[in-house]
Amino acid sequence: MVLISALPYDYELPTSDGLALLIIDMQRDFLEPGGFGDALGNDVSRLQAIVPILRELLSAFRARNLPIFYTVEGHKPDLSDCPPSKLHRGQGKLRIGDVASMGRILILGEPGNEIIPELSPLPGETVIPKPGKGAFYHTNLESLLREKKITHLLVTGVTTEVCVQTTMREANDRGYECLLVEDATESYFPDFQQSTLEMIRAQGGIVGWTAPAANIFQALE
Ligand code: TIU
Repeated sequence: MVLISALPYDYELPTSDGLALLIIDMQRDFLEPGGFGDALGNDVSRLQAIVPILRELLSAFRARNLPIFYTVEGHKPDLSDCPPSKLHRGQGKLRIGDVASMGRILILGEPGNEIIPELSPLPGETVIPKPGKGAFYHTNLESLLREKKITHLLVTGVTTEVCVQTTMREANDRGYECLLVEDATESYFPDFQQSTLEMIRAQGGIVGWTAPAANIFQALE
């Protein structure tokens, strides 16, 4: 374990066994025009800002052979895993399953569902499809983490207050020591991102810790 500077206090980072990198939903659906994020009325270009830091985190983890888990939010082509509440929510013109410029919106296997090419997973890295906002709901993430004896998660990806925060809360309830990497998570709403960082580390780290990636790189040097 190495102590790294974090908020609300130092975080014990395992530098080998027990640590995993979790990259939430860095898929074209949320980062490129024509996907789900765009259909919801968002400026998707904002999310590009974290790509270089995520590439550095990936390099650091790959260099040390540390486990990396990616998630993608998506539904089966027949939408049997999409509750009507999710399908009908909102008043946008395009909905989940509709055909748009990157194929059917938020459907597993469609071009829009791919992780952006800059962060493409390598063979041996695990991609977990998830139907919900949280990465533990209707997935095998928990059993995969148990199998690899993971105790500590560095949480990254998009969007901070939706899938990232939901996943971090689910992980925290399951006993994982989670650190949200401040400059490796992004939102369509800068204020929401800031508030999420604050609410996670408030009350003595009620959900976990936050720190910039630089503090992690120092420890992994
Ligand atoms: N809309 C939004 O901010 N997020 C999502 O719908 N999914 C994820 O956060 N991945």
